[in-house]
Amino acid sequence: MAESTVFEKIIAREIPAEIVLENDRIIAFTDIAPKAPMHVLVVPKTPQYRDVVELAAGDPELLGEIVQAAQAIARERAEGDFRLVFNTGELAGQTVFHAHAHVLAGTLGEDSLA
Ligand code: DGP
Repeated sequence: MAESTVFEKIIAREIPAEIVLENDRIIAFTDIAPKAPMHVLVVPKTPQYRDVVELAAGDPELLGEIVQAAQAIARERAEGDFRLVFNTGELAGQTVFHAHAHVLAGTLGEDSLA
Protein backbone atom coordinates (compact mmCIF):
# COMPACT_ATOMS: atom_id res chain seq x y z
CA MET A 1 0.00 0.00 0.00
CA ALA A 2 1.23 3.48 -0.81
CA GLU A 3 2.44 5.57 2.13
CA SER A 4 -0.19 8.01 3.31
CA THR A 5 0.13 11.57 2.12
CA VAL A 6 0.09 14.74 4.18
CA PHE A 7 -3.58 15.20 3.24
CA GLU A 8 -4.54 11.87 4.80
CA LYS A 9 -2.75 12.98 7.96
CA ILE A 10 -4.75 16.22 7.97
CA ILE A 11 -8.01 14.29 7.42
CA ALA A 12 -7.08 11.98 10.33
CA ARG A 13 -6.18 15.02 12.48
CA GLU A 14 -2.63 13.72 12.85
CA ILE A 15 -1.31 17.09 11.75
CA PRO A 16 -3.08 20.43 12.23
CA ALA A 17 -4.67 22.53 9.51
CA GLU A 18 -7.02 25.47 9.32
CA ILE A 19 -10.12 23.61 8.14
CA VAL A 20 -12.67 25.82 6.41
CA LEU A 21 -15.22 23.23 5.21
CA GLU A 22 -15.81 19.55 5.87
CA ASN A 23 -18.49 16.98 5.11
CA ASP A 24 -18.49 13.22 4.75
CA ARG A 25 -16.80 13.32 1.31
CA ILE A 26 -14.70 16.50 1.23
CA ILE A 27 -12.35 18.52 3.41
CA ALA A 28 -11.03 22.01 2.66
CA PHE A 29 -8.21 23.81 4.46
CA THR A 30 -5.93 26.77 3.88
CA ASP A 31 -2.72 26.11 1.95
CA ILE A 32 0.45 26.17 4.05
CA ALA A 33 2.17 28.40 1.43
CA PRO A 34 -0.55 30.71 0.06
CA LYS A 35 -0.11 32.05 -3.48
CA ALA A 36 -3.07 34.44 -3.26
CA PRO A 37 -4.94 36.38 -0.56
CA MET A 38 -7.24 33.37 -0.28
CA HIS A 39 -5.68 30.00 -1.07
CA VAL A 40 -7.66 26.96 0.02
CA LEU A 41 -7.20 23.31 -0.94
CA VAL A 42 -10.36 21.28 -1.54
CA VAL A 43 -9.63 17.60 -1.11
CA PRO A 44 -11.79 14.48 -1.49
CA LYS A 45 -11.43 12.41 1.67
CA THR A 46 -10.80 9.23 -0.25
CA PRO A 47 -7.11 8.77 -1.10
CA GLN A 48 -7.91 6.49 -4.05
CA TYR A 49 -7.47 9.14 -6.77
CA ARG A 50 -3.95 10.43 -7.36
CA ASP A 51 -5.01 13.41 -9.44
CA VAL A 52 -7.99 15.14 -11.02
CA VAL A 53 -7.91 12.94 -14.13
CA GLU A 54 -8.35 9.79 -12.05
CA LEU A 55 -11.01 11.54 -9.97
CA ALA A 56 -12.96 12.67 -13.04
CA ALA A 57 -12.91 9.13 -14.44
CA GLY A 58 -13.70 7.40 -11.14
CA ASP A 59 -16.21 9.69 -9.49
CA PRO A 60 -17.28 12.68 -11.61
CA GLU A 61 -19.98 13.54 -9.09
CA LEU A 62 -17.34 14.01 -6.40
CA LEU A 63 -15.41 16.30 -8.74
CA GLY A 64 -18.61 18.32 -9.14
CA GLU A 65 -18.93 18.53 -5.37
CA ILE A 66 -15.38 19.90 -5.21
CA VAL A 67 -16.26 22.65 -7.71
CA GLN A 68 -19.39 23.53 -5.73
CA ALA A 69 -17.37 23.63 -2.50
CA ALA A 70 -14.83 25.92 -4.17
CA GLN A 71 -17.56 28.38 -5.09
CA ALA A 72 -19.06 28.30 -1.59
CA ILE A 73 -15.65 28.94 -0.02
CA ALA A 74 -14.85 31.82 -2.41
CA ARG A 75 -18.22 33.41 -1.67
CA GLU A 76 -17.74 33.07 2.06
CA ARG A 77 -14.07 34.00 2.35
CA ALA A 78 -13.49 36.31 -0.66
CA GLU A 79 -15.57 38.23 -3.18
CA GLY A 80 -16.95 35.21 -5.00
CA ASP A 81 -14.77 34.98 -8.11
CA PHE A 82 -12.03 32.40 -7.97
CA ARG A 83 -9.41 30.47 -9.90
CA LEU A 84 -9.40 26.68 -9.70
CA VAL A 85 -6.07 24.90 -10.30
CA PHE A 86 -5.44 21.16 -10.49
CA ASN A 87 -1.72 20.50 -10.82
CA THR A 88 -1.53 17.15 -12.56
CA GLY A 89 1.80 15.33 -12.59
CA GLU A 90 5.23 16.15 -11.24
CA LEU A 91 6.27 18.25 -14.24
CA ALA A 92 3.21 20.45 -13.66
CA GLY A 93 4.19 21.04 -10.04
CA GLN A 94 2.09 18.40 -8.33
CA THR A 95 3.76 17.42 -5.08
CA VAL A 96 0.94 15.67 -3.20
CA PHE A 97 -0.48 12.68 -5.07
CA HIS A 98 -3.94 12.77 -3.54
CA ALA A 99 -6.34 14.60 -5.87
CA HIS A 100 -6.99 18.21 -4.83
CA ALA A 101 -8.10 21.57 -6.12
CA HIS A 102 -6.37 24.85 -5.35
CA VAL A 103 -8.96 27.61 -4.90
CA LEU A 104 -7.34 31.03 -5.33
CA ALA A 105 -9.16 34.28 -4.80
CA GLY A 106 -8.55 37.87 -3.91
CA THR A 107 -6.34 40.10 -6.01
CA LEU A 108 -4.31 37.61 -8.03
CA GLY A 109 -0.82 38.60 -9.15
CA GLU A 110 0.70 37.40 -12.43
CA ASP A 111 2.74 34.71 -10.69
CA SER A 112 -0.08 33.51 -8.52
CA LEU A 113 -0.58 30.10 -10.11
CA ALA A 114 -0.29 27.55 -7.32
P1 DGP B 1 0.42 20.49 -5.34
O1 DGP B 1 1.74 21.12 -5.56
O2 DGP B 1 -0.59 20.86 -6.41
O3 DGP B 1 0.53 19.00 -5.15
O4 DGP B 1 -0.18 21.13 -4.03
C1 DGP B 1 0.13 20.70 -2.75
C2 DGP B 1 -0.13 21.84 -1.84
O5 DGP B 1 -0.22 21.32 -0.52
C3 DGP B 1 0.95 22.91 -1.82
O6 DGP B 1 0.42 24.14 -2.32
C4 DGP B 1 1.33 23.06 -0.37
C5 DGP B 1 0.25 22.31 0.36
N1 DGP B 1 0.70 21.63 1.56
C6 DGP B 1 1.73 20.74 1.65
N2 DGP B 1 1.87 20.31 2.92
C7 DGP B 1 0.90 20.95 3.65
C8 DGP B 1 0.53 20.91 5.03
O7 DGP B 1 1.11 20.22 5.86
N3 DGP B 1 -0.52 21.70 5.39
C9 DGP B 1 -1.20 22.49 4.50
N4 DGP B 1 -2.20 23.23 4.98
N5 DGP B 1 -0.87 22.54 3.19
C10 DGP B 1 0.16 21.77 2.78
